[in-house]
Amino acid sequence: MSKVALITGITGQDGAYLAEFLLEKGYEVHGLKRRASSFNTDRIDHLYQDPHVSDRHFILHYGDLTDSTNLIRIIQQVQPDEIYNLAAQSHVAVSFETPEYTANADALGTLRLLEAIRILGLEKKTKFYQASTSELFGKVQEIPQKETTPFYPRSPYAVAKLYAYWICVNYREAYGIYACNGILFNHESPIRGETFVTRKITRAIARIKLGLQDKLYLGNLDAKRDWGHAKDYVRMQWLMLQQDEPDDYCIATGVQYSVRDFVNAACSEVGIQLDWQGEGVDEKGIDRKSGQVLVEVDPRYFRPTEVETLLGDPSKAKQQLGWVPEISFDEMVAEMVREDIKIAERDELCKREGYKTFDYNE
Ligand code: NDP
Ligand code: GDR
Repeated sequence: MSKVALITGITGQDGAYLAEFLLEKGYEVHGLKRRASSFNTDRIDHLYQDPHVSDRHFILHYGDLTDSTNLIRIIQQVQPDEIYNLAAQSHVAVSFETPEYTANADALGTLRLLEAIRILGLEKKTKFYQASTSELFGKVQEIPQKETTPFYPRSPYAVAKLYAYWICVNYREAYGIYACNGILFNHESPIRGETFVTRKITRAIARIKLGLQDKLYLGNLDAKRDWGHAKDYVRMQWLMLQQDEPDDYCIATGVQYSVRDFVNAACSEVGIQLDWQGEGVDEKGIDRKSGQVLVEVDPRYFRPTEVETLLGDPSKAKQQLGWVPEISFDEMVAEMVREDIKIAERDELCKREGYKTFDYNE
């Protein structure tokens, strides 16, 4: 009998990689997808199985973390061995614009799932993974950050995730549910959302290289992050649910780069070298060959409260779970740029043939 997993947030970056990973392991994978006015399944279309075929291993259900009725019904129907709660309004800057919705989906959504497990009497059957985050450390109290570092969230997103973290710990202690928090530091990939800084950079650099865009506007160039590859990190999510006892783990590479470093790395992939001039909002990244300004600071991307620096200590995960990240920072940046070049080449071809292409620049 194959194990049954339910993934919330299956249409997102991690959901897509995790679904692929679990299918390869022989799982029957169920996913929660939101109803949208157009198709929102790009990242998982290659896994799609026609609903009219029998013996399917990949099944999607309409649902939303803000609606307990559908969560209870789906969990009752699916009877999952493992739930991976990856769904969230996951953009930190957007959480300042939609704080109440973010709290509803990210904080209460987690509670709704845990309550569904309890209401359905699945405490001993269903293991629960919660997508916790390094944003919990926020205004950091210790460098590097590990499982025992105090939290100091700095955005409505991080505060909502703080509730989710603790409700997960509480339901583990109160009701004996096998529930784990993966405190994951930033992880990226070619299918990362286009408005997170890494993908925004690789997409823009590819488009600049092909003459589809003139400039890249960014916010805080000095922010530092510990960036890993999403593929490595979903393996970890699964490993956490395969232990004898549930626990919480920090997942990180232990290496830190600034946003400016990331821009330099992406540029060097396409043979561009930038000279940086000016300071603060006047800082510019200038192409050494042409003298053109390719990168400018736009204060609209500054956040009301910023997380300046994050660096993780993944020792516990390495020792207890034998986890080591396999994809390096340079390999990840190269892969992201390579894939964005392919997309830009398609756009460039369309443009040349007179078709309008999507020019979103957020
Ligand atoms: P994405 O933003 O790529 O994906 C988020 C997913 O959640 C999407 O499938 C989205 O659906 C879904 N979703 C959003 N709101 C709801 C809702 N109300 N009900 C149901 N589904 C919803 O995030 P990632 O894949 O990057 O991250 C996965 C999880 O891990 C998130 O919880 C994130 O906060 C957390 N995290 C991410 C890190 C990272 O660096 N990537 C680091 C640490 C934690 P739709 O496609 O329809 O928008
Ligand atoms: P983050 O990721 O907030 O760490 O949250 P993001 O890529 O959005 O920002 C990283 C850092 O880059 C700075 N920055 C910019 N960010 C964006 N998005 N756009 C810009 O133009 C820009 N310029 C500079 C930001 O200020 C920030 O300091 C991600 C999400 O995946 C969360 O869901 C997850 O919990 C954390 O990572 C760990």
